[in-house]
Amino acid sequence: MWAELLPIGRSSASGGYRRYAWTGADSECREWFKEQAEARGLVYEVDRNGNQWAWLGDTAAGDAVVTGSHLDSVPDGGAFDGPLGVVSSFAALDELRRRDAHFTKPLAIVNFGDEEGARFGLACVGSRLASGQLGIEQAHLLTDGDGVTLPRAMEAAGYDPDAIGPDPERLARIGAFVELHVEQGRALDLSGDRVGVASAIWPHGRWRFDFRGEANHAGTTRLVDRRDPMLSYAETVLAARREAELAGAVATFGKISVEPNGVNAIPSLVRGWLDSRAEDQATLDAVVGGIEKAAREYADAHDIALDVVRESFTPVVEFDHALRDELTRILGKDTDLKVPVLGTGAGHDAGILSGHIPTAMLFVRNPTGVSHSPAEFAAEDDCLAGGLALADVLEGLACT
Ligand code: HGY
Ligand code: MN
Ligand code: MN
Repeated sequence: MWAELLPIGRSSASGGYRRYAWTGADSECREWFKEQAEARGLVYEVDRNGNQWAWLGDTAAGDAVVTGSHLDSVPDGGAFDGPLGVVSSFAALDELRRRDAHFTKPLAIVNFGDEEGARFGLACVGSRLASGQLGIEQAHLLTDGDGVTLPRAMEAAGYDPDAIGPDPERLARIGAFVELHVEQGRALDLSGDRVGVASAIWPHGRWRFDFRGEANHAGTTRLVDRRDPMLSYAETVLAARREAELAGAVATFGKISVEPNGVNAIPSLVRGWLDSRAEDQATLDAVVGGIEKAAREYADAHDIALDVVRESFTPVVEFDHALRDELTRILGKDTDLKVPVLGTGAGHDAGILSGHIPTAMLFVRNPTGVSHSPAEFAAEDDCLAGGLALADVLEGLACT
């Protein structure tokens, strides 16, 4: 499965993946998913929001056990974030069939669409739509950097954008969702464990800062006459680092767009996107509030107009305790596998769904902790341990 997925959407220049929602690379990944489902005799379907499902057993029976993740990527992402969960899901099913497991509940494998939000700026679009956390009107307004709206992009990829919206009947058929994911930090490496169980996801969000000044000639405009928004932006980046450090949080300006974007022109607009996350809501509010306050002071000092827009927000997620304990019990039963319980600053579809159905996550060790980069890695032994752990969990949940 890895060998088939590895070339899809890989940039030869960076070695990273560019699998953005509803593009050709995404379609190839989706085609691969469909082939995997069909090769195993599973019932394949695409839901109203473009999420792909592969079912074993009666799709309508209810109390289904669902596993899976996503196949899209951030710009120049790694091979594991998302695909490890989908590949492991199919591999876990193969393992359960090898064990002759007797399923007493339906099982489904899912590929959620547009988890990373790399193209339209909002993460977890597929699961947000399904759970009603993203409204249809809001979704129709999502636009990529080239001005293509989400509905037009879905249509171009062969999906019906008029169908998108909440899918409560589908969610009601699910008794538990378990997502396996490469760890995006080094906790397992430091504790010396191959696999962990998630406790919580930090609250996180994305804010757009628009600094507007005045375009002018870079050679002839005296420094004192300039209204250069790049200065206020740069000061704000430093403020973000400072605020995050003081609060024990994280804050990142990882994307920027400049107009007119000429080497010899003072910018008229600098648009920077802030991603910030913290252990609790009050800390996150304080960090983002502090960054915005500093940005306004810097902007005022340079006669720059500033607009700050919150583009997305995901509150803290505390995964279902009973399901988490069940996973720990299953994994500890016949082996001496020690399974630490860890929190994470990364967002996931499992987090979005956790407000609607019991969800849990398994993490697989990442020796460097690097993620959202071509250097993201997990060793084969650890991936196999993750796949077997997922098989044990699915057997415990769906075969009892
Ligand atoms: O950005 C995130 O937290 C995630 O990896 N989608
Ligand atoms: Mn990711
Ligand atoms: Mn992911």
